[in-house]
Amino acid sequence: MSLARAPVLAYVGIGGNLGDARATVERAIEALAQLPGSRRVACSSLYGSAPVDAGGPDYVNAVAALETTLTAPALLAALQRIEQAEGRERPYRNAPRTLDLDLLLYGDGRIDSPALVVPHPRMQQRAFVLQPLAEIAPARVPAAALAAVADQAIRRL
Ligand code: PH2
Ligand code: MG
Ligand code: MG
Repeated sequence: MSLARAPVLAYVGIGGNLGDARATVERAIEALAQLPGSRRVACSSLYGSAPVDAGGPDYVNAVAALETTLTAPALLAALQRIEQAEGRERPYRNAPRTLDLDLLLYGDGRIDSPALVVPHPRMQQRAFVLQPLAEIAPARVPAAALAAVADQAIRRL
């Protein structure tokens, strides 16, 4: 019997709109590549996007794909540690932030726990997730979903 876990292809949404968000997002992409038991297999371009359901400056967004043997809760904890290292504060819901790392997809897994819901419950409403995700994983983004968010302001940086 093998105790090794089969690697899972996970997708992480990356965003920030405080400070030098572009530099922060680039550091986060590097940090994701260093996670234990994980290999970064793809990363989208960086995108500039207007805040959705939020205020503050425009965001820098991207999506990365990781092949990982971490469990979903362990990956979430690792993402939160990277956010903390970038000075993430949570004064109120959707407050401007230095760095936000969201676990969007964990293979085909469906998770509904108080700490984590996967697929990310709001990703279908957000061009800043769907557009970069479609760039690296077009099969995971139905054309109708992209069309439904075509009114949201987003541009490739
Ligand atoms: N994140 C949010 C709320 N709104 N808007 C943009 N453009 N980019 C984001 O990453 C973002 C947002 C909550 O996580
Ligand atoms: Mg988020
Ligand atoms: Mg988040």
